[in-house]
Amino acid sequence: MTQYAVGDIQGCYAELIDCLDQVNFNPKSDCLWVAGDMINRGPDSLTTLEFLYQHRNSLRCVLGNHDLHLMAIYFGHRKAKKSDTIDPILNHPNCDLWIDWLRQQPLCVFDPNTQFFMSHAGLPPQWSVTQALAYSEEISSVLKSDGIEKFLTNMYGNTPTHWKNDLTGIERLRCITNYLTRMRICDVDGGLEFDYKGDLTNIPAGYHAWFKHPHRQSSNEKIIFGHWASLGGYTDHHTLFGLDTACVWGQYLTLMQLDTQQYFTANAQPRPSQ
Ligand SMILES: [Mn+2]
Repeated sequence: MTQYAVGDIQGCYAELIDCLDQVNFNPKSDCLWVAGDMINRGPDSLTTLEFLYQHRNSLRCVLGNHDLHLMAIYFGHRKAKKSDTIDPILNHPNCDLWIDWLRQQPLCVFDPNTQFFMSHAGLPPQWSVTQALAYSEEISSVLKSDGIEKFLTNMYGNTPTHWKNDLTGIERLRCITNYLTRMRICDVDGGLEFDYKGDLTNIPAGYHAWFKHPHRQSSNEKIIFGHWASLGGYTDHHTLFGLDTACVWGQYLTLMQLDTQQYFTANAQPRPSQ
């Protein structure tokens, strides 16, 4: 079995197939880690989700903010934005099936064999892998339960910005979700800042990229993440694998082979609307 990881697909189906073809991906024997934001904004969200669902037994997925956004719209707690491209999913007869599957996906995973950790945004500087897995499990149990509706109604928002272990209720769930799906930069206390979307060179004073935080607990872990498109895959660290290379914004999709850490890329296909 060969294991691969892919960054934010966001409905870039042709580029996903291009990458998988380059490595002769075999769903019967290989495994694909998917770093979240599988759908939305890109041209083929429906085909992408159909494909991933069809190959679900060969995948290890985590949820990104766009995947949660799809769920919030499905359950009627959010209206689609103009730039969303998920209507074909919501209008499809299999939508219930796909949403049921997405509800089973965690916010982070850790594989003891390969020692890789993956979440959509990364690993918060003040958390160990063990903590992240436990907090992700809190979200998973809500997503699988009837409590999902209350969670999705209250999921949106930027507060609390700072993690505290004694947070409770929806504030705790929102904080965990924001750390694992929306984090880019943190202040010295590990607090989140949501406006900055630039690269590593222009981070505002007093903030650090989450993975360059001076007190990061997880400095020895191998971490796969997406979400931060403007990094262009550059983390300046040999155990950090930022796989969002902005395919949906016209750059390219990145697939990494886990054992060799070799990268395979597929340039974004030209789109008539752009
Ligand atoms: Mn994202």
